[in-house]
Amino acid sequence: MTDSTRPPVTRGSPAEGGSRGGASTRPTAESRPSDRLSREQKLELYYYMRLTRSLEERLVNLYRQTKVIGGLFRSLGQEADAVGSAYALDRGDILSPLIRNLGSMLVKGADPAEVIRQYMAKGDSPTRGRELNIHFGDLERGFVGQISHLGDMVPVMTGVALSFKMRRQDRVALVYVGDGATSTGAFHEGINFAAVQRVPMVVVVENNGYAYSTPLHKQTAVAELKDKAHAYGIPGERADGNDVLAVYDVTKRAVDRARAGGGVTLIELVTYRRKGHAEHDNQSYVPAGEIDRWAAENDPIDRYVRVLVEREGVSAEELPEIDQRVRDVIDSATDAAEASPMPEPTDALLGVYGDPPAVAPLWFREGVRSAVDTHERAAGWGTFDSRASGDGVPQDD
Ligand SMILES: Cc1ncc(C[n+]2csc(CCOP(=O)(O)OP(=O)(O)O)c2C)c(N)n1
Ligand SMILES: [Mg+2]
Repeated sequence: MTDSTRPPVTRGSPAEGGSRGGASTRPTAESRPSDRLSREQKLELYYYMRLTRSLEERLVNLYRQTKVIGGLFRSLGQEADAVGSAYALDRGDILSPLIRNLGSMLVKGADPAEVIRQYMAKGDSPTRGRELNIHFGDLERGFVGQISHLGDMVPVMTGVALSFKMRRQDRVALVYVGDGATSTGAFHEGINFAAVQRVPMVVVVENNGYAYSTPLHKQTAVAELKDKAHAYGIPGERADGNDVLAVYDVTKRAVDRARAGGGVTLIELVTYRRKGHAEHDNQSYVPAGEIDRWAAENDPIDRYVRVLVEREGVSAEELPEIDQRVRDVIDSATDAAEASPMPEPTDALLGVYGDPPAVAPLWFREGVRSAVDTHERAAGWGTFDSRASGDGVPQDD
């Protein structure tokens, strides 16, 4: 992160002896984990929700200017569920986002400039134009690159959580799935195995009412998705996904349970997808008035502003100051991304071949060789030739 994108408050890390909820304070029977968030942390939740929304709005502008390559996926109306849940993790924990979890990635340290570069498929974007939108990961910062196939991240994150358990690491994995994904075989197999192994994992089901054009009642016969937990012998909880503090509370309890050896929790967050599946979807299948009703009565940012002003004594000037900081971050991120170069054709082979195929023309192989060298020297991995001979290659621990 650059200074301009640095969040307003330093987040606690296990190494610093802190979880963000102030775990050192023993909870009372009535208290909620969010009661132990500081005022600064509560403002930081606002910052991330506003950053998510404004960054997506900027991406819409870029999309309309045809500068975005591929589709654009919005999380309008779901910012509280992404931000509040990710905020309940410690720095060493790992989450796997889906297309509506830009907010979760920002909380975990994704930089708005890299997000815009990625959407524009720039040569210096995280995947150098080989993947789109928010399909990228960084294990150091704690987010795994997503697999599009619905439900597939559940078994993947079960493996991540199992590795934490086998290594006796004090870490938790959190996996996001949509309501539609709960109808897949991968979801079932992954969560079942995770439950049997009692791995330290939280499964967050974002019930936003639709899987593409399919409404929830045509997707599943259960009334509440949290009830699917019964089939796996794990706790299932349901919370208002548009109340960022309620999301934080339910996730923090599940994360604490996982960290304490209590295994997997399934959380259903009830929210609403106010935009289409992607920008190209005109939502013609949505009943008249439904979107406007959620916008007017249940916008997560509007609701949280009321909480901050009425309960937390936040003044009228403080929130516009944060909004201005968000605008500045997004403006400089946009300038940086616009100035970035497009990828070189040979970048397409990076990470695909250890050695470019002999059938490729010489100029192409040389291009790959030089691209690998530039990329891997920057990553401290030595040159193509030293890698091929095994020198300078980082070893697994
Ligand atoms: C196995 C599989 N089937 C179909 C798709 C195409 N697809 C991508 S997203 C999506 C809808 C997802 O709905 P949901 O799980 O509710 O998540 P949401 O988009 O609402 O966040 C579909 C059908 C896919 N990616 N994988
Ligand atoms: Mg859905």
